[in-house]
Amino acid sequence: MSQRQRVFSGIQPSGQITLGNYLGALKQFVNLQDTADAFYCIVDLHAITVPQDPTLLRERILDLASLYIAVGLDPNKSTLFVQSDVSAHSELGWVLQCIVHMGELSRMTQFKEKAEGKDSVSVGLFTYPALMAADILLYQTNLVPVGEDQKQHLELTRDIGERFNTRFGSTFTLPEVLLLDQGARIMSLDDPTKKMSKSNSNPQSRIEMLDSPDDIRKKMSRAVTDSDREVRFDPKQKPAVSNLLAIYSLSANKSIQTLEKEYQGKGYGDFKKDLAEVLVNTLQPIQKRYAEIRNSGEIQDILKRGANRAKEVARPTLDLVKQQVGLGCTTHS
Ligand code: ATP
Ligand code: LTN
Repeated sequence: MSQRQRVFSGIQPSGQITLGNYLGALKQFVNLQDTADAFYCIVDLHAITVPQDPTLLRERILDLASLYIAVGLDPNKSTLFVQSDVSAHSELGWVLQCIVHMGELSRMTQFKEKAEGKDSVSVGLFTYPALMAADILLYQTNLVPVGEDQKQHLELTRDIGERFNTRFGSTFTLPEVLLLDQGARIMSLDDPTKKMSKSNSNPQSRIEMLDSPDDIRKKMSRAVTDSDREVRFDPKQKPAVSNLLAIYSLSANKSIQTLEKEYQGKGYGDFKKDLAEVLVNTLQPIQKRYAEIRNSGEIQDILKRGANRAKEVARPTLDLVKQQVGLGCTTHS
C-alpha cells in the first residue's frame, strides 16, 4: 500500500483572512485534503510574536477555524487544530532555536519587513522561523502549501532539518514547498509592489473574506490601476492591472488570455465592476457557511479532536529528537 503524502500548513490568527490568504494558501489546502494526510494549524504562538489583544486573539482563533471549514476543509478528512494546544511545537521549537544560526535568522525578509521602523521588537519575532520549522518537521511533512512569501522560511526549514539529521542521525523528513503558479503572490489593491496582507494598516489594501458586497464594490472601484486604459497582463509594465487579472482569473476560473479578449477595448471601469461581482459571488456562499459554523458551537470540539490526533502524530518525533540529542531521562530507555 502506498503511503499518503503528509501535508502541513498554518495561518496566523492575526487579523481578518484576506483574498490573498485564500487564493495563495487556503484553496490549495482544500485541493490537497482528498489525496493527502493533511494537517492545517492555526498558528497562535506565531501570532503573539507581535502584540495581540488577548480577547480578540481568542475570537480570531475561532474565526479562523470557522473559515477553514467554510472554505471547504472537512474535519473528517483534514486534521484542524490550534498550535498552542499541542505543546510539542514549543518543545521542538526550543531545540531548533539551538540548531539555527543568528546569521540565518538575520537574513529572513519577513523579519526585516516586520521589524522595520519599530522601536522594540520581540525576540520571538526573530526566532519565528525556528518555531515554524518545528511545526513542519514534527509531522514528518512531505509537502507545505504556502504563498510565495514563505518560500525563504521553507528553505531554512530544510536547512535546519538537514543540519539536525547530519549532526544527530536521520530524524526528520525534509519537506518540499508547494507554490501555485498563479495566486502565490496576490498584491495590495492600493500598492501593487506590496503583497496583500491582513495586518496592513490600510483596510482598503485588501479584500477580506468576510467583506460585505458593498465593501467589495467600493474597494474594487478604488483599487489602483496603471496609466493607460488597456486590460492586459504585463506584471512589469502594468503591475496593478496584472494583479487584478490574476485575482479575476483565479476567482472566475477563466484564463488570463480569455479575460484579456473579453475586455479588449473596454477600459478599466467595466473590468473592475465585473471583477467586484465575481468576488461577491465567490465569497457569498463561503460567508453563509461561515455564519452557520461560527454560531454552531461545534468548533471547539473539532479543534479538540484535531489536537488529539496532532499530539499522537507529533509525540514519536519529539521523543526521537530527545533521544537523539540526549535530553531527559523518562521518555526513552
Ligand atoms: P500577516 O500580515 O499577519 O503577516 P498574512 O496576510 O501575510 O499575515 P499569514 O498568516 O502570514 O498571512 O499567511 C497565511 C498563508 O497565506 C501563507 O501561506 C502565506 O504565504 C499566504 N499568503 C499571505 N498573503 C498572501 C498573498 N498576498 N498572496 C498569496 N498568498 C499569501
Ligand atoms: N509563517 C507562516 C505561518 C506558518 C506556517 C507554519 C506556514 C507558521 N507555521 C508551518 C506553513 C507551515 C506565515 O506567516 N504565513
